[in-house]
Amino acid sequence: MSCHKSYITTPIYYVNDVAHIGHAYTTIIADTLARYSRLIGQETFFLTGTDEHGQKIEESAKKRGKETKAYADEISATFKNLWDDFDISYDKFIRTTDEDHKVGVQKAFSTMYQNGDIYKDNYKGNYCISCETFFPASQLVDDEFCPDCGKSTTIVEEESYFFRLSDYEDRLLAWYHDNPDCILPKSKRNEVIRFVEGGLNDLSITRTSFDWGVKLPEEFNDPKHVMYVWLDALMNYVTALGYGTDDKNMDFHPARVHLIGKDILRFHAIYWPAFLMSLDLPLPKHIGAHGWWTRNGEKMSKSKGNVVNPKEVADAYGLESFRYFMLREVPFGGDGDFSQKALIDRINSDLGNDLGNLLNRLIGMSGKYFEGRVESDLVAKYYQAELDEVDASLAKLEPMIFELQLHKYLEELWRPLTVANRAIDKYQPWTMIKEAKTDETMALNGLIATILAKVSLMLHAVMPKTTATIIEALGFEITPESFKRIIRKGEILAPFSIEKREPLFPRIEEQLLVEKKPEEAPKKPEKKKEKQVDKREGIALIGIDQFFETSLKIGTVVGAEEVKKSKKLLLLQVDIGEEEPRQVVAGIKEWYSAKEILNTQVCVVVNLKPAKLMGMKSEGMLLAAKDGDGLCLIRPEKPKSNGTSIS
Ligand code: ME8
Repeated sequence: MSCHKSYITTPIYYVNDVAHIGHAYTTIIADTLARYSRLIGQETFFLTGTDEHGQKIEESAKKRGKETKAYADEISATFKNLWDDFDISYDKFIRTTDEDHKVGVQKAFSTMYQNGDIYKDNYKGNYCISCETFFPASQLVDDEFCPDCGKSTTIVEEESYFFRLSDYEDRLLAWYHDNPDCILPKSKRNEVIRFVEGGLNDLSITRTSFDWGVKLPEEFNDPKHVMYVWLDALMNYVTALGYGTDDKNMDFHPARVHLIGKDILRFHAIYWPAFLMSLDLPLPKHIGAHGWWTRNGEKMSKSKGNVVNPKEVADAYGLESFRYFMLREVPFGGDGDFSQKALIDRINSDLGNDLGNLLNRLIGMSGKYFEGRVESDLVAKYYQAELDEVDASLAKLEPMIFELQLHKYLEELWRPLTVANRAIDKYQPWTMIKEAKTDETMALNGLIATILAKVSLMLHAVMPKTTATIIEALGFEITPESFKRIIRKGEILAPFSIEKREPLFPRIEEQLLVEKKPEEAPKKPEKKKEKQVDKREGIALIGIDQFFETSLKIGTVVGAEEVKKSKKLLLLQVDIGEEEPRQVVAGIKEWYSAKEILNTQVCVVVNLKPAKLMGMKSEGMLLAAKDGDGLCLIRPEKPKSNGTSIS
């Protein structure tokens, strides 16, 4: 690894609500990277914190009848407490209400101004308070609603300072071009490039309509302005290192990786590097945008009552199993659906059977045949082929971790465990010992111990306590030094004695958390629903609000293939204006070929619960009409932008 300093960050979380599983996910990935960096001997700085300014927070506090700062203190503490409970190894927890942060943001504002990147003008536009973002009219849904969160926007007209973002288009494009790994996963980089190529507007970076924010530096003598919350927030990545105050840790800049969710990629991949360029500071090595956690295919929200509380899950199933599950279950960048069943399967199978049981087998065999002694000096003599296979897997791991391929990392890391379990079945120590092959049997135990040691060292960043327990049982400790000896230099384990212990992952037979049934979830006050029937047609009549419960959108088919074993199904990717195309499995193969539907527009029901058809996830349904002559798709008469609502 080329760099010796490793700076890893999470987003700073808004204090308008308490943490849920999505926040825990980002933080746990970042914690894993930080722990790994430390283990391989890099000087590491891991930053997390809370984002406390802006209209959204001000309004949240007001709604609860609280003074804004007191409210921010309260929620910020819930995040910090959760991370402490979760043993998150952050080096600093920043709050944007910290004095030194505010000084740093002001310094940045002055510097950008001196560098000619800030000017004052008037601004009129549609502002989404929830996303703290202006949207051009062309991006609004139905001329009013936010394209990101769907909430109503308000027209804001005010004097504002602007950042010359448009000047940075070429430099940004050159950066994406010259650094293919700057945005991970790489597919996300292409999205950003397309967005920037579409043209950038200058960015309004101050507000006068509210007060809860960092004031402009005194020399501007313009007290009615506060900084735009995203300028304030993004700067945390350098103010936390002392930018604008003591510069104490600025040698950690730039970040090795800024971990974020895909919802805030634009801010990190466009605004942040442009701000850094304006400040003449180096740009981050990676921006890693992960996917979305959903619950039964739906976005989590309080009103639906489907929010997964990470603390409850960790308390019920064990923090480390939860960490392993989140990292193993979904490819980085993809979306994941949380279910207790999937978590239990991972615990029982990967952790219980493959890892925990291997330690038990070692304890059992060495106890029975050697009074607990394990010696590894003859491993290479008898089991070189197995050692080679293990080392080949381990050699693939390190690049994966900083490419954020954590699920692959864990998948590959499980191969040595398979090698170990297979070796026991193949060489049958119970037979060898009867045949007086004492050396071979001892060496087999040594092989198992060696594999457990190597896997535990490489797994340490994901499951710190479990692996410390295993390594302790193997007679040493996890330190950068032991990592170097066993992993880098391939030294053999010193002889040790192992004692009986409780299984690491007792089997879980049933769900440990009671699920809220949908009907128990808080509901909006029910309107009386009496079915009216239209006398003429015998059709049940519905109110307009019932109609609008179905969300219909225009989309373009950007991928189409035939499902081989099916007469009816086509597998489609439909762009409905979201970050990624939706996968739709449609029963239209008898009437449309994949080729002819590709690049055509369709009408999609977008809020159906995801379904599985022949094992493939389907996240929408196409509108079609079928009569005796066959089926035809319903399409817009003229091309319409993807994502346009149908009403
Ligand atoms: O955006 N699945 O803060 P925020 C996965 N303050 N991750 C999720 C998630 C979900 N369902 N929900 C949230 C902000 N996240 C700004 C950031 S940074 C300079 C300022 C995670 O509290 C994910 O990391 O809304 C996402 O990016 C972050 O929480 C948003 O947190």
